[in-house]
Amino acid sequence: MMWIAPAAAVASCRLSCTSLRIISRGSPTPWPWLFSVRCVRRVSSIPGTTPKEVTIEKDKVYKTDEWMNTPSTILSAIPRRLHLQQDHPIAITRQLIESRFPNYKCHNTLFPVVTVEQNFDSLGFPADHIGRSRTDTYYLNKDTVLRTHTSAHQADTFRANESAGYLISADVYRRDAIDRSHYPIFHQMEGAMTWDRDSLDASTSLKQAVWADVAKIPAHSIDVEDASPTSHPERNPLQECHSAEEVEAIAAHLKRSLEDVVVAIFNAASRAAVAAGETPASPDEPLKVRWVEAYFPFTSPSWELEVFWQDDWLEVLGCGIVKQDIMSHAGVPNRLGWAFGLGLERIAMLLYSIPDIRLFWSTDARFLSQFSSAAPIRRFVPFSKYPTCFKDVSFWLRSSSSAAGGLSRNALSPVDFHENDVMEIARDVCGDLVEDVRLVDEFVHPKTGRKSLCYRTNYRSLERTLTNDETNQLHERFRQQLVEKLGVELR
Ligand code: FA5
Ligand code: MG
Repeated sequence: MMWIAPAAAVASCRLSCTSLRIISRGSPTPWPWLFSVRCVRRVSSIPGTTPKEVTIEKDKVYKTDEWMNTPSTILSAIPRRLHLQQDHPIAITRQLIESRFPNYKCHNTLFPVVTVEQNFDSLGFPADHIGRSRTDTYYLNKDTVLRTHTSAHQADTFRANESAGYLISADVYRRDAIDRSHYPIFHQMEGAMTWDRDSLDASTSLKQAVWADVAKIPAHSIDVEDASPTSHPERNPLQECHSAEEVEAIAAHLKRSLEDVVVAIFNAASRAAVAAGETPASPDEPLKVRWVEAYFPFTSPSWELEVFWQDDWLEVLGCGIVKQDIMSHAGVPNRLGWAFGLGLERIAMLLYSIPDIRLFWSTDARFLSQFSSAAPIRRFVPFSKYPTCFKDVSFWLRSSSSAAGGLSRNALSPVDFHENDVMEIARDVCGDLVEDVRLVDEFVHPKTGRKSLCYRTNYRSLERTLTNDETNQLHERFRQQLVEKLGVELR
């Protein structure tokens, strides 16, 4: 368990307003996370006061610059590392998945602050890729970010070349939507498997070696929808240096390995449902899984795996055949193979029937006491559902703003409006008391051409009933911050 030092953070801010100190210690957390972050001076990602440096975990000091947009609420959660906390559902989910990849080397303690080179350049993200923008990524300075995905460690891990297969589990950070399946900090597991052309014996081709490995993956009987061809010349192309037969074999190994994970999760979830007195075959409904084509700058062809959950398709992972350039730059040009990245929260939600991603951050014993790595998986029993309260806010954008959510991606100019800034303000003002924020109306004035947006905020605590006064105050602060930080005009 980690200890966050709010007092130190407050002290350092009061003294200079230029640095933040987030310290982790090996003792239990004395305060719930929400309490501790409230004590930390808030650093806005949107125009506002920025500390000159941040210190993370005692000795890692980062100079900030005008790219800094990481709020203290995010920095103070870095030491939590839910994937390493004994008996936490994220850690148990990680262990369950790791058990399906017995010979893969596991890396679980890689540090979350990485370079722009690691997070983007090494993976071939184009200079104008949307993911690089300050509206999407938490920067400490121009060259340093909180990793947005575990793929940030792909090139280094391939370069180290310690094992044919590896898994990396870690905390990742994104400025993103607010709803029940998105959180600005979440946990990913990266997996990769590669085969070395040079170490095959003369009578075995690479595709034969791969198919031999496919045969070792346990068979399953679920019906997985996979409507697209393995590759498509325009939509999902093969790489020039790979033959269609090689990719067919590697894709089969990848998909079968991941289907095996989903089946293991579903079986554990079904057993948990039976233990809870529900119908064996269908805890909620039969397992529905499908492969869909996808795009990532660092794999081709690429796919996503979706699972039908709570009346909709939930994306649980992205994957594909690793771009050969990455292997070449990592000094292992003769290796080829696959990689995937999955969201541990999303899998844990399926496994335990956890309805809201915010719950993972709860330090409430009513939540934490329900999980144990020593006992079989049990369904999560909601300790209570507290009332929700919807409130709308409508505003005019500044006349110079463009609200495309895709313009001026790397500019430091605060003029363009981006929805993620609304989300960030909601999180900053309300913390985990906001369940959901979504755009419910959009309108362009026929004469002035000015654009108006209406967002609906759903306030609900996971731990208690919010009073009317409290919700009204939160909403009023949210409205005022929208004006102050985004320059919008309330309607
Ligand atoms: C990636 O992050 C790629 N790095 C995955 C990858 C790895 C592709 C290796 C190819 C090879 P994506 O942005 O789709 O992809 O995120 C992967 C998974 O993380 C998603 O499928 C979802 O399960 C989870 N995820 C994404 N955003 C959030 C969020 N805000 N909150 C919780 N989970 C999220
Ligand atoms: Mg995705």
